[in-house]
Amino acid sequence: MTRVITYGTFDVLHIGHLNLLKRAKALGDYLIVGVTSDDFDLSRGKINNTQSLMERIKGVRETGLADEIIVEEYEGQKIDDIKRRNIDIFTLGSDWVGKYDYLNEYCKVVYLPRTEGISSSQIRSEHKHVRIGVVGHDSPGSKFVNESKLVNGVEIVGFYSNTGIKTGFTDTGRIHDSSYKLVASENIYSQIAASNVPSSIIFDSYTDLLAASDAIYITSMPENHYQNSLDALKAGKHVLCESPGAYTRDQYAELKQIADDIGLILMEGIKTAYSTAYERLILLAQSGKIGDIISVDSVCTSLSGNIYSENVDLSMTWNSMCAWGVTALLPIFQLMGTDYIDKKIYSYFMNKEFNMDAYTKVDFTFDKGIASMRVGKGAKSEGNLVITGTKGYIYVPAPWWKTDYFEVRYEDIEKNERFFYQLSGEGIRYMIASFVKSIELHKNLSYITPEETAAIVGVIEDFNDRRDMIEFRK
Ligand code: C2G
Repeated sequence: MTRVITYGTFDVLHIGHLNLLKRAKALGDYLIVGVTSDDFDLSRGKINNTQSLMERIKGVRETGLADEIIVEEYEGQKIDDIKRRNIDIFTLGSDWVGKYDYLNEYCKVVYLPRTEGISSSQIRSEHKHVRIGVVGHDSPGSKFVNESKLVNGVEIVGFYSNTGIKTGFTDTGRIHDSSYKLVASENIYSQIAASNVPSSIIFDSYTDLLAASDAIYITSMPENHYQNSLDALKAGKHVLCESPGAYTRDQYAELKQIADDIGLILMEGIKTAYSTAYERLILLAQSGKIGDIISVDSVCTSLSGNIYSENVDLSMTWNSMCAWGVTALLPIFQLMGTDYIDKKIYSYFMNKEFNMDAYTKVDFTFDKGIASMRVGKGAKSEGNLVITGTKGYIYVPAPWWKTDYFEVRYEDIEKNERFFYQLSGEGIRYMIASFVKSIELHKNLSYITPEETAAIVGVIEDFNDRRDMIEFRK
């Protein structure tokens, strides 16, 4: 009896898959099909699967061609499967020619002709086509453009920057028009060139950009987020907005109400929430692995040299609380809940005119524990995250907000565990994929709940109003 094995994702099973499975079956008497797990696909950069593992397995089973279905979970499993399952022939489509020749050591390797003109990516793109307009001025916009190319069915239709600045060309790398209105940053232009997006898509008005888009990604200055989101929602467009999504609790509640009433997706853009290691460590902490969570301590700093310069225009520079506070608050609210009893904000301001804090610490008291965040653009510290529990703690080394690694540590160090997860695109591509899938399914699949967003916005509001705040000086 000739035993054959083949592997694949088999997302939205199509004629190409069917032909492949028929040809594979014809190579022998018994066909084993390895269907890739969602995690394995994530780790190899396949982020666009429409169907879950169970749905994909069902699709393969319904062909009636597989004698046995297994799940492929890790790199290198193929060797193990071939040896343990007494495989005579390993086969894949011709798009993989050469890639698996090393398996010849264990069995015969056959590459079967691929069916031309059909692919899962093509089917997914046909199903969904979301035109996204970008409002903003700085590099998050350009990272977004590059990452969006990896998400099926997304088209970036253009950019608009409505950020007027008081003095003109103080910030290098930015292009302003004659009235000193910021038109775009060179960064965006170079990224546009690199990504083959025609530069003609710099829109003159937000209304025009809205008219050309199904959804808007907002990465303008934080004080504009509310108005940009409001305009977009009122124009019937879905919104993905860099955090903080608004400056006050009331503003966010209004936006959320409008989005819910019209049936639009309103999502908070914090890329860290979408990085696999972060997502898994939160789930691990919630599962009781370190006992009851007593304390969460997060630190995010990045020195921004120019904020100390004399007479510098900081109107286009995010302060520490908006740039980092939103990320640092995320694990606190996700693990301790959003109903804190008390908080105290300690801020060291570099420039009050521009609301520019060099360093800010926020301490929280909850029913079940305490938490603390420290952020700074004008001071440098160790940017790690520590989640303290009654049985052990989770340690995420700096920079924790874009990590692929964390440790669970115990009193008995023999029991310590290390976890690694592939980090691709700092989480941005997964965030875009969630946004697009939310639009497609009419269901908010955000990794950040509205309560968490409201709590983050609330802290920013109190910071701006200097509520619960102690200012400290050098
Ligand atoms: N295929 C094909 N013709 C198409 C599309 C796909 O013959 N038009 C084949 C592929 O070559 C592969 C199988 O169908 O052998 C499954 O394709 P995918 O679902 O895209 O999975 P893939 O990423 O190719 O998985 O370990 C995973 C495997 O290495 C490959």
